[in-house]
Amino acid sequence: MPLVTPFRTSFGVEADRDILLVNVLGTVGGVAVSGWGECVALADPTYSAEYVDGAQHVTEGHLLPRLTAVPELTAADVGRILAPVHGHPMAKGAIEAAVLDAQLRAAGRSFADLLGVAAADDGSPRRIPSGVSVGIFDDVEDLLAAVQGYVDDGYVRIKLKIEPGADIDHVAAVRDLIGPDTPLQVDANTAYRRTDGQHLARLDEFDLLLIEQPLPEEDIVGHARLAAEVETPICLDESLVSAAGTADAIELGACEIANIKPGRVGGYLEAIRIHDLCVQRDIPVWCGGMVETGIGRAANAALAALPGFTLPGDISASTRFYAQDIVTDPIQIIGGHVTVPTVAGMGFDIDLDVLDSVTTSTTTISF
Ligand code: OSB
Ligand code: MG
Repeated sequence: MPLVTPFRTSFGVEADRDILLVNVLGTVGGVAVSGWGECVALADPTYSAEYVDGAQHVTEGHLLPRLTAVPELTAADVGRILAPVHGHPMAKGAIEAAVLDAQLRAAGRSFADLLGVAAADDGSPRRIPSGVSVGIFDDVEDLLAAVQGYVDDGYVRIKLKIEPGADIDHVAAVRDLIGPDTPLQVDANTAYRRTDGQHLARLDEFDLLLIEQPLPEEDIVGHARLAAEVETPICLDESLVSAAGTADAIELGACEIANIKPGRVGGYLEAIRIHDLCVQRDIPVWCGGMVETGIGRAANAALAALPGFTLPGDISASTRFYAQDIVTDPIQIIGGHVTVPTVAGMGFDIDLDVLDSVTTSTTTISF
């Protein structure tokens, strides 16, 4: 699916999105059910070791075969049964999401309801604040024009992608443009080294909410050292792939704020466990994004309504990335907020005609 504009990060430029969807079909009590999950793996293994063709391969060859003989499979079974397969949280998460979607649809229940996310006091649907992730621009004037456009769209928080050479000056210019009251944060996607502490401390004067993933994903101790050196809170993204690892990163002082991406951590159920442990340890959390379609974004919007999500997430409108989404009711931003979906399932209905028009291949596995 083409993106409306190329999205540049410190690890590359994405101009389109090659998306792997999992559709589980079955029966519950003799009634046909169907559920969909979106795999967040990118085309290249540059954000994470996982990449979309690899995710498809492990899904077909190693993950689905372990699940086909399980009677009355539920989402809660998926992670446990797939645990002997090392890694591949993005591939596993897509399967779990599809099973959860089917299960909720069969029960006529929304994901928001499963999460215990109640309607607002006046009975209207819950709304969550919407932030936007802005790519790297060579030219600061172009960056400012893009940021101004998102401010005009109503986004309540701006996140700037940064890298060495596109950091201090870019942040200074954007802070100047948006003024002191609009929340601002940065995301380095592992572009810095342990020795960059003093450089990154120069960001302290811009009153940022956080610095996301400055160092490589394995470097938990390096993040802990940076957290001691830099006043702006250090937030982990790439480093957090499980609840156990998140608990360790927090204990080491490496994770002052957590970016929770359900796809990256193996699914929504693990994401809930990470949320719960962060609440226990007083670590603020927010919901990240992986340039999902309306399938992934809908469920993210519900997850982000949990009480520990005290910072705005990367849950921007569908139109931030896509001219044409594959769901019937794409995420919209109204007054800087997104409405938490309440339809049965994970929060979306597929537009099958649009899906068909962008489908490049389909593999069916029967048992
Ligand atoms: O690091 O948060 C990230 C997109 C793809 C891969 C990694 C990241 C991102 C984003 C986009 O920042 C957030 C979004 O989906 O809106
Ligand atoms: Mg990130």
